[in-house]
Amino acid sequence: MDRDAIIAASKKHDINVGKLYKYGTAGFRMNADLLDGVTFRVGLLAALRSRKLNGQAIGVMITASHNPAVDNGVKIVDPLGDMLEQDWEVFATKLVNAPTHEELADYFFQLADSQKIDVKSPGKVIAGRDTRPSGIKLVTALADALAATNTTYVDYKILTTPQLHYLTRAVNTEGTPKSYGEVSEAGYYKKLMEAFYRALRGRRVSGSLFVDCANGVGGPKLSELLKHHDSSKTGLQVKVCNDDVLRPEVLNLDCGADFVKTRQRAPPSPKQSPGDRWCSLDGDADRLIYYWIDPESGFFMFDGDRIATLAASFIADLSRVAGLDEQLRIGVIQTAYANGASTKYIEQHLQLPVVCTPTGVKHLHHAACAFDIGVYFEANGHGTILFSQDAIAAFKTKEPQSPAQKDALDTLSALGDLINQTVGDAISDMLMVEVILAHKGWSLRDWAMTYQDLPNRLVRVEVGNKDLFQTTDSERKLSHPVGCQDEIDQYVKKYTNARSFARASGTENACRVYAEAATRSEADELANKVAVVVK
Ligand code: NG1
Ligand code: ZN
Repeated sequence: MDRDAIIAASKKHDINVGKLYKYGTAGFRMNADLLDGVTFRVGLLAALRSRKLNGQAIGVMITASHNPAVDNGVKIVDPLGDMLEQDWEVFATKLVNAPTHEELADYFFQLADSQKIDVKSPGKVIAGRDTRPSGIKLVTALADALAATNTTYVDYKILTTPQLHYLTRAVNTEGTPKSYGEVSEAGYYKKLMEAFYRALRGRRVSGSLFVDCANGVGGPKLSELLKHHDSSKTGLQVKVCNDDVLRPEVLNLDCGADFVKTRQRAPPSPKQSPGDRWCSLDGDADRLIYYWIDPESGFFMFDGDRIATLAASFIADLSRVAGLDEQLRIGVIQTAYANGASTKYIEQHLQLPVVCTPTGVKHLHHAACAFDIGVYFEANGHGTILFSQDAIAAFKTKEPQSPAQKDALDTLSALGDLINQTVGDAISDMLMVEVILAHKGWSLRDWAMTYQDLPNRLVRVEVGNKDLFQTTDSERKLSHPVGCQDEIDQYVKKYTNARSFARASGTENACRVYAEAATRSEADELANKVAVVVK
């Protein structure tokens, strides 16, 4: 690798000196105008990361998910499709903040040295981007970094985030016993559809499913998936809505999973008829929220907690029928934002262990790996279910003792292929929900009746310096500023079934306050009081 080539290429992709960039839960994410140099530098890091891992392919995804259209972001995917290792987040931050092109090159080679990376060895990077027009320019910055470092590069162009994770894992396992699937977008669709048919095992999905695609990449990709779907085999009729990707300004505008979850209402358009089954994806199709208009009581939302409880109850039942409940440990991973009623339902009704981790799917993913079957979802609808190698082997090798056992084992095995094992995937999760409802013979009303959410309120509070707010106990308590938590506790005590916590956002310059209590007015009141404490 040539230092001068790196410097020359870097000069075409300046960063804004003076701004502090940080690799956070969503990689680097901000106004797209600030990202050209950042993306170039992320390319340099990916080039090193690939060589550190013996030339395995590293993924780079360019997306700002549910953020407004003017934003963009860039994040790195490790070879098996998981998020970038934490130590390397620190390296990414350091590399991106190098003040000059020369210092950038210096740090690049220092990092290679300290990590014992042979810069002459081959490296490979694959990339994808969502539908934001700014992504085209950012991909050029990435390509320049990979050319300057002699790194093999494949641009898969427009993809959902989970598709890029799929491809990264597929390319690194190709031709091995752990092969994750064909290394192509079509391979992803074929794998999902084949697993969907297998998981249904002849059962039929009832009625139409309306999918709000947030006017993002999920729209065209879902339409692509449907070309591989034979609805006469499954009964599923998908109606793709809000799939306008030609007008960038409508991306995530008054639609999508984030809109539905935070506003607790359906998108204003298109109009929903009472009784229809709806779901919304976010701008890069890794979050999923279901909802319907109950003909009697109106809008009802099935968020990540509901999807997790549905999946956990189904998988626990199957594993009991399959005779694997003694052998396989099933657990559910949540964050502090999970509704208390869902946690109670999992622990007391489903009798499954719950683990709480800090916000950010990398924490949930990590905790899920400790179980044979780890179900993890953030309340916002981002999540998946991880199956251990032992679990997958058990589904395939256990001799069924009855037709019911065979049905359960085959269904579990199909779910292992249907559910994205790398990251939360709205399209895959959606097919999973449809399979479960078909197996259980449930309507949305049945699903809604499993437990009743505690009324809750999430408030965003502008603070002078969010870094003063430090947490412990998986973000459920504030350790700093000293005394703050005592004040919060005093308020919480005054309400029934109440819980409240405050933490600094990892993605915005603000604090978030969450409160839940027995009634709507109590939850609102508590949230407002705690907001005053942190202000
Ligand atoms: P922050 O800004 O740290 O609260 C938000 C979401 C997370 C996660 C990240 C990454 C809430 C309360 N927080 O994090 O769940 O998805 O963004 O996108 O929804
Ligand atoms: Zn997303």
